[in-house]
Amino acid sequence: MSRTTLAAYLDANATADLTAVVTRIADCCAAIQEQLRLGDLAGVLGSAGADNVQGETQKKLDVIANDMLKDALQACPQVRGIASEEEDSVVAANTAGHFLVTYDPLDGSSNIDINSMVGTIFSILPAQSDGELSEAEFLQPGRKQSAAGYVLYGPSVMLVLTTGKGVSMFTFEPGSRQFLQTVSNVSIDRDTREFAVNMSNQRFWASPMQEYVRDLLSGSDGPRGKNFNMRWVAAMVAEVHRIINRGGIFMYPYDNRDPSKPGKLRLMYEGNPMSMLIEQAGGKASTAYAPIMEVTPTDIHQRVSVVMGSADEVDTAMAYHKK
Ligand code: AFP
Repeated sequence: MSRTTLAAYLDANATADLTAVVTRIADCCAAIQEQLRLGDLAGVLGSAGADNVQGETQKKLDVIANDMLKDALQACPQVRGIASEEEDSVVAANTAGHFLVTYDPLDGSSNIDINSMVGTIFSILPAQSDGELSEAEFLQPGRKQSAAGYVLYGPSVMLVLTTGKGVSMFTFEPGSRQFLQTVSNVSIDRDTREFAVNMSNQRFWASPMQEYVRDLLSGSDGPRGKNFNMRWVAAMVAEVHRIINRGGIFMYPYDNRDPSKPGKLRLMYEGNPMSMLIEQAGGKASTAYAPIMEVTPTDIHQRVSVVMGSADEVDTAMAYHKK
């Protein structure tokens, strides 16, 4: 059976400029997966001995993947600038480029050393000027994204992509080194019986979230009248991939440990790109109060509270917050 290549898909679903950027990212992720596959054989596991701007310990592979993407995108004429979870400030590329790219080079990096799932998440925004690059240019709400996606490094390597015309999945074929379309018109079930949240943070959540999760846990004995299953991979990219495939709700809610951080996840590297994918597949993505993609960022490293997945379940979670 002959499958649609990523190049053919982009030909039909993106401008030539956007195609060039997505292709550059996909090619770079194909190279990143080679480093991941080698693992300890390449001496790339373990800590890099430094913290990133968010105060988190960087893994060697965080640094390697970040540098690979940075080099690839800086060499791409269509890219004006980049912002990465692993960089303190925005990085200039080609002043005349039409796009800005934000990315999390290796989401779920605590999984690296246990040989579990990780991924690269990216968001592509329109450039705002052709003068000197500034951070302010990046501070656009997620609704402005031109494209978003992730590459999941799992048993197979998959690219999940939207250019605003639905969501498609591509599987990496190592022989040809190509991403081939394996699923088109992805659609998330509206309803679910599965949730993902780090329960160890429960005591720090706001009371509506406590109440919502308590009712999920009480299953058929509680007001929801049905039993729920729970999953936690500790990599948003893997949780979202599961939800895109079989429905569910993923939450990283606001917690009260540090009032300056409304949650753990980053709006521009995780929240917005995943929200675009989820909404394009018919799901919903909310802060628990409003769509994530309507938040106007004030800082490239801003955090956001996340409740996303099956539309009816996200609506239910939001209803607890409106009470
Ligand atoms: P990194 O981006 O630092 O690898 O962290 C991954 C992540 O932000 C997100 O992908 C997970 O949902 C979350 O952290 C898991 O964190 P905990 O299991 O520690 O709550």
